[in-house]
Amino acid sequence: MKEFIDKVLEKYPAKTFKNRKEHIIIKKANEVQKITANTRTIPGMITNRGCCYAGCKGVVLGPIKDMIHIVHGPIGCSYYTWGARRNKAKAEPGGQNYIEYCFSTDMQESDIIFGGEKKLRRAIKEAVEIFHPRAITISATCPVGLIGDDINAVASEAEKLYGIQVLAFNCEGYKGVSQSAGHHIANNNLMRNVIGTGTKVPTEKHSINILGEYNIGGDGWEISRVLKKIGYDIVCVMTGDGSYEQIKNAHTASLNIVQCHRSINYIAEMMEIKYGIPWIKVNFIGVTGTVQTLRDIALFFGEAELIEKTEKIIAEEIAEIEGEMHYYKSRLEGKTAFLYVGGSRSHHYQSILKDLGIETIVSGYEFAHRDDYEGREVIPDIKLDADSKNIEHLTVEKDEEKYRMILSRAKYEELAKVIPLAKYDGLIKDLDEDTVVIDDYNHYESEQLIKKLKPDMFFSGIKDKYVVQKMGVTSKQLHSYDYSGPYAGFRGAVIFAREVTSGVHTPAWRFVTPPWKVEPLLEGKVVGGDE
Ligand code: CFM
Ligand code: HCA
Repeated sequence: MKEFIDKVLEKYPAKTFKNRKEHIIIKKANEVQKITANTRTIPGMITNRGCCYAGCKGVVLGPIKDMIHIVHGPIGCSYYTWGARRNKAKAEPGGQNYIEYCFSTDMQESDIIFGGEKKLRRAIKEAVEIFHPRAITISATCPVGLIGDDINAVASEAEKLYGIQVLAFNCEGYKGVSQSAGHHIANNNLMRNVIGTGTKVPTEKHSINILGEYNIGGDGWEISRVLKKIGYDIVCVMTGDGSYEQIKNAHTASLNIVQCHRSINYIAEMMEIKYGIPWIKVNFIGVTGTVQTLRDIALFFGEAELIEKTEKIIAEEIAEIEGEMHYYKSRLEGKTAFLYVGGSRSHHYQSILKDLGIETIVSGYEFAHRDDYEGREVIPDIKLDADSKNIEHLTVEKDEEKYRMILSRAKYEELAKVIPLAKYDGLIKDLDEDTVVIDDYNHYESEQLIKKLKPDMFFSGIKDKYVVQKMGVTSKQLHSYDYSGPYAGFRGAVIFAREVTSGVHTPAWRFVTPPWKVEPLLEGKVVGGDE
């Protein structure tokens, strides 16, 4: 495999070769392996990454249903973060839900030349007068930063004028390496100005925040269904089907569970320091993952009755899906997969694929950081990365008024031996020997690896799905779930298994000739890169 990867990379110009080599490793058991991650993509590469604005407005803010999210920028950027990510939300009783709307200043050439602040002020006024929201966000796209519109000044002026919170986000697309820079800008602002501002008093015993769960395809609803059935009180989901009111009261939960480590781990850490809320890493993708997660949560709270109830519900849920899962496994066992998603799903989905007897042979993230690959113990090594000069490193202190001692030190240490308290080991340690790991993968590398390894299925996003499908390999979008879902939890696992089975076994593949039957490997010249 190593020789083949070297040959693929040798096609690149020299500097690109050197760069890409550091982003690809082959898993070796019993070795501590390092990968280069979260560095800027070389211009000319057809990367699958999105921009900083996509991470801020599209990913973190977009799903918060009862705030109006105004995009200050051209309509294309606004449209891109509107329907595409499949944010799903239902209004709370008596609450507001703006999730179906796209609010944009629709910047034109003249605004770029003469400045767009006036237009932004008008947009806020219009939004307030028509919708009467409780809060507004303003997200900046690339031109706003380039021409220097002061969105922060406009936001504070609007706060005074309308008496509601108006938050400004300088998340211009070019601001960081990728979406993950945008997550950070959005989360820092929520941490500083929203979380902890609610007036709710912590009363519920088994109260949880679900962090890093964005309700794509209804995943958050399936996760909440199971947690509520066990008896947990869900204070806030950040940010899937999220609500401003709930985020304000997030400090009242007794446990933070972290699904997507990449987009939110630092918020979990800050909430622990500021409010005393411990956090654990969870995974609701796949039956094994969900069961493990439910057991970990029950152990955290520790009561015999809760542990017993958890087991009862696990048994009930499994009984409901067992027969179907067994059938799909019999159709999928022994198949191979490529798994390339943004910053956390490439790890979470390993678990469900394993449940179904599918082997992941190539796996990678678009933009995750080294800790998502190698585990949190490398965080001290990566404090200064390519994003550090653009993104504020927020430091928080204990909030003397709102801090609660949820676990004693001794109890914390005892529990840390059995559940992943503030712990995440990353993707690489979980992989089988010889799995190829690729960071910031591109179309050329994917294509070569598909021709060489001929996987049975390919999991990725819209940017490569159809290229791969035309190569004769069933290709599923793990970002949008091809407009299906949920895939999380027990009921979601069956939907996923059913769709993968029909994708792999559809007779349509008989009508396609895969390129490896007619084209030699590594043919042609690679264009782009540094030379
Ligand atoms: Fe986290 Fe996400 Fe992901 Fe992500 Fe994303 Fe997404 Fe994703 Mo698309 S927050 S890192 S920036 S799990 S939008 S819901 S599917 S790339 S793997
Ligand atoms: C984004 C959003 C995205 C894109 C999906 C894709 C999503 O990065 O801006 O490329 O298919 O999940 O909607 O990741």
